[in-house]
Amino acid sequence: MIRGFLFDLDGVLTDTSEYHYLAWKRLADELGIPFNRQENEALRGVSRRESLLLLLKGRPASEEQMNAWMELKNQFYIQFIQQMTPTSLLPGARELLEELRQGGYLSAIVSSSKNTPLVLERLQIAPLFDAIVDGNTPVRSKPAPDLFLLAARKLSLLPAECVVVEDAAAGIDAGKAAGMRTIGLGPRERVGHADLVLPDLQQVHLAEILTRLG
Ligand code: B16
Ligand code: MG
Repeated sequence: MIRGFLFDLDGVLTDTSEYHYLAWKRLADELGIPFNRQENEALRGVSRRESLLLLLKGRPASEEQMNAWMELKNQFYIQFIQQMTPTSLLPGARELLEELRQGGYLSAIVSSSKNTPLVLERLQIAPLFDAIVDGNTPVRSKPAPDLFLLAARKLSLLPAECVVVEDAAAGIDAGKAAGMRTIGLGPRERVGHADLVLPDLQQVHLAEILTRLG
């Protein structure tokens, strides 16, 4: 029986995935590394360090350089998220979260981002969640199942009672590895391996999710 929903943050509840892209693109331009939107798809849901390694495409870099570049990318990213307001919540998100709460379902944020507290503060949605697990947690990041398993434990739910809502291939992989059902938001080329694929959260209602997940 489904009792809880574990929501990814960037790309699911808000469009910060675009800001991550723009910040990485700016770093890549400064380093003279070609980088485009298509390549950025592989960085979705992936930790900051793994993202940098993908962007560098095998170029050698010292630990010191890597840390400086990650810090620079994060400064670019924070400039973008400081412009966010509660209206930056994606269409349908608040409606679904409220419907879940009214229906007695638990919900959590499960994000790879160390900036989760700042983004939640900008969106002012933290009170809508029963648990928050983010990239500041010292466990393996997505596609490992750790963050989702920790969220389930915080909600006192079994993995089989949880549904993961994700926009990233790595996030769907993590949800499946955790033994949870998965909803993928976005194109099939990215999240086609989810149990249910939807374009976004607009007009998405609990009854339809429960029916379609069986
Ligand atoms: P940060 P999610 C992920 O968040 C993003 O999708 C990914 O692009 C980013 O690299 C990662 O967080 C780490 O973010 O640099 O802010 O710690 O999709 O899991 O909510
Ligand atoms: Mg995401």
